[in-house]
Amino acid sequence: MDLTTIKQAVIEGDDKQVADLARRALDEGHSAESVLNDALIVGMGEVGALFEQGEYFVPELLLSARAMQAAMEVLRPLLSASSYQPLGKVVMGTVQGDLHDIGKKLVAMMLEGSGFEVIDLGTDVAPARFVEIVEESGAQIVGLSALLTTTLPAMEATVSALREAGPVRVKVMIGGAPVTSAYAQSIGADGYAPDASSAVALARRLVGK
Ligand code: B1M
Repeated sequence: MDLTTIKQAVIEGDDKQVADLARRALDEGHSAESVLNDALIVGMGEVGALFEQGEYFVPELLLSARAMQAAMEVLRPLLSASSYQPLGKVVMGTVQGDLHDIGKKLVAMMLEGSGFEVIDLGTDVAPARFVEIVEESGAQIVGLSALLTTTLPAMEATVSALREAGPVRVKVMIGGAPVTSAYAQSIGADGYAPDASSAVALARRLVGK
């Protein structure tokens, strides 16, 4: 099977077809790494570019991210059994007091689709929990999401808690509707991304890839 078929199905956001094609590709002898790198990640890259060009909007991103997730379910057992090296480990969560998770999930899926290992802590995550999981997992990046102006202080408190915990200085990226680049700077975060595809580019920069 030509792997561009899978890439195209990711771009079209057809989750059932992407999962079926991934299974077929594995049956035909393609490796899980090759399906991930040469079909899924390339497809998500094109989806990100279409979003940046204004041709795709959030609903299309969500469909493609879901398709990518469906294929990841097929590949995950094989990838974890092999020596596949992720680009880096990211601990993600929506900050304390905030229950919005659609955008955060989208960012998490896009990061995973781009080759990062993502530990998604969900919503309403306390600063101490981020610190605990970062220390436990050895993640290089923490991704914080906030959708409410009232939960921005929890974002700042999380960055402070991570900085105080040291000793390894984990990179912190932040995003969400009320967040700006100036705000990121003001609280000592390492970067801000306005949307899921720029979050991938930022995460790659933060790990030097
Ligand atoms: Co709420 N809500 N909500 N809500 N809600 C907003 C955010 C609001 C703007 C609506 C409004 O009033 N116009 C407003 C916030 C106002 C403000 O603070 N300035 C608001 C409010 C007030 C509330 C409640 C307080 C309402 C109430 O109860 N009185 C309440 C708070 C609950 C709580 O969190 N404690 C509440 C509740 C809810 C629901 C539970 C009903 C539901 C959330 C369901 C869920 O997430 N599972 C909900 C929803 C759906 C929304 C809106 C309509 C949509 C949010 C969304 O999912 N957008 C929202 C209005 C709006 O945005 N139009 C609203 C789509 C998503 C793909 O975009 O999340 O922005 P977004 O994510 C983007 C970027 O921001 C970025 O990338 C994503 C993809 O491009 N991004 C990151 C996000 N995180 C990132 C992290 C990164 C990088 C980029 O790096 C780590």
